[in-house]
Amino acid sequence: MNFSTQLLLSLFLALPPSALAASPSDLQAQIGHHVIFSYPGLEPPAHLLDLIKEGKVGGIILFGENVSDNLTATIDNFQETYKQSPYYSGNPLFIMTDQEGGKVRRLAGGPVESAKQIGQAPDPKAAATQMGKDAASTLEAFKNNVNLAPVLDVYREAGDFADASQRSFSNSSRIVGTCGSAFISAQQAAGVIASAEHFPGLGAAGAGENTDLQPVTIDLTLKELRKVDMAPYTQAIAAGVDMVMTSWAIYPALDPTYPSGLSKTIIQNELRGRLGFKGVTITDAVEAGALEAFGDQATRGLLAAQAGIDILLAAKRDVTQGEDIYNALVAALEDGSLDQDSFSAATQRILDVRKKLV
Ligand SMILES: *[C@@H]1O[C@H](CO)[C@@H](O)[C@H](O)[C@H]1NC(C)=O
Ligand SMILES: *[C@@H]1O[C@H](CO)[C@@H](O)[C@H](O)[C@H]1NC(C)=O
Ligand SMILES: CC(=O)N[C@H]1CO[C@H](CO)[C@@H](O)[C@@H]1O
Repeated sequence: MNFSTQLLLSLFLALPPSALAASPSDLQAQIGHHVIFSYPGLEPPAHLLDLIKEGKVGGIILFGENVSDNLTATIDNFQETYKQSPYYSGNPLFIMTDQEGGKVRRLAGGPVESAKQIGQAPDPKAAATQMGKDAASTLEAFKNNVNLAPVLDVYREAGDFADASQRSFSNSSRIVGTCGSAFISAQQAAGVIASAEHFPGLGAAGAGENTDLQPVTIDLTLKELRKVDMAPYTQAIAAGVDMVMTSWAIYPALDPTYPSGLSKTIIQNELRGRLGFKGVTITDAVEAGALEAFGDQATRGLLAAQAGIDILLAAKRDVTQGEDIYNALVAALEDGSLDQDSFSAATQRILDVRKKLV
């Protein structure tokens, strides 16, 4: 970074959000931070690298199909390419994956045990601390810097969606909170960002109720949602979790119309208002089947941003998806359908977390 870029950057970072909203080039600089892209197979498409160079990419989510011995070289290439962006922030792109433990691991390495096994350990807190350290070592070895974990869903019955793949620590909210916060503290202390999921909770989703594939409604009372499903987030937030991922289920007690990640009530009133979360919010995969009724990829991304989500996860392994969402944000900021002040505040939250990365 040359001196004038550095000067502009420090001005940019020093300005209050309202001052950022005015100029179109400032907006251009912000928008890319809000979209996570994905790609098919081992070789990233040249077009993705072009978009990174143009500053339109906030990070990459990796899946099993992207992983080879060459992965760290590929990631180095992303980060080097990003340095050529006119909007380079001085910090690396987010490189994220699902390294939950047990069956849900995209990278070779720990945590070997599933969340369920950790929850059943003689000392669950100590086991979850080790789990967070193991996750951090694996992610660091592969140059990833965000883990889309831990899962804080509190399952109800054996075989429920979150229990079937042993992704839930426990059917006890207290144990989930203890394990989740220990995992977060250990992993983040080792320099890897954690993302607690799937707010406000998918634990009551029954066997096969998978939002990736279909709409899911969680018909619990507000009292139960708060007492059981959201309780672990109190501990996770106290532990300093940097990101929270929302679910795509509908919770009629909170919002009869919109799934959590599109719901102002859930994001702004519950997560930010009642629970006091100040970090970064991120959607689950925007292409999820649960969102069939909410329009194309760009519309879904925009609805989430309008509801107050900071980062949109374009996980379809199709670069066009992320690009369409990016373009929808540009248009909505220009025509005023997305509030510039709120958007700038979201950008600042993202940059604050990015600053922790080296
Ligand atoms: C490894 O990744 C680098 C950077 O993306 C790329 O240039 C190279 O072609 C890749 N090599 C193989 C064997 O895939
Ligand atoms: C959790 O499951 C165990 C074993 O099936 C059962 O004994 C316990 O009552 C359940 N706890 C809750 C909070 O449902
Ligand atoms: C494990 C895995 O999904 N491997 C895939 C990696 O990407 C190549 C190229 O698209 C596929 O052929 C492999 O099946």
